[in-house]
Amino acid sequence: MSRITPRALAAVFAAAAFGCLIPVSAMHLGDEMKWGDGPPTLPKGAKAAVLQGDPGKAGPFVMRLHAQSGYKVPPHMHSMMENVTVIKGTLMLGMGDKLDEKAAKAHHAGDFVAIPAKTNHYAIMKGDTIVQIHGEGPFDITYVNPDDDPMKGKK
Ligand SMILES: [Cu+2]
Repeated sequence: MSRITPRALAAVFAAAAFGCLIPVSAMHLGDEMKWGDGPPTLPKGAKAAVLQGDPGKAGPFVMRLHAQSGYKVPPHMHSMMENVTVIKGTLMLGMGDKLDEKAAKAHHAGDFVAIPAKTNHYAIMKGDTIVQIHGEGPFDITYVNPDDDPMKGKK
């Protein structure tokens, strides 16, 4: 009779957990991601793809933002934590209520940063950059300077 080793058991449980966490129907790989214009709450020029959930609704969401070198998001905050993983390029991220490129810290592909709720920050892309943002919706954005808000006068 063959013995079931603890290691084999662990592998079975790991496979089961993986299988239930990532249903095949929810997978988005590379070219299958649907990219569209970025949300109207962000400065023009970014493309966005939603991988999971809906950032505009309650619940967890995962989205990606793709922009070219020089794309900036002026100082702003969110009422929830913003979790950012850099997929490609460089994200210059600064904390505070004034955009200061020299004070911004470079985050490269593979880096992760969590920005606490209600904390002013700003971002500048260097090179062709893709970032993945995940958090709990509804994801909002409040600009420090109302004139920076692309939705100004449209609300
Ligand atoms: Cu932000």
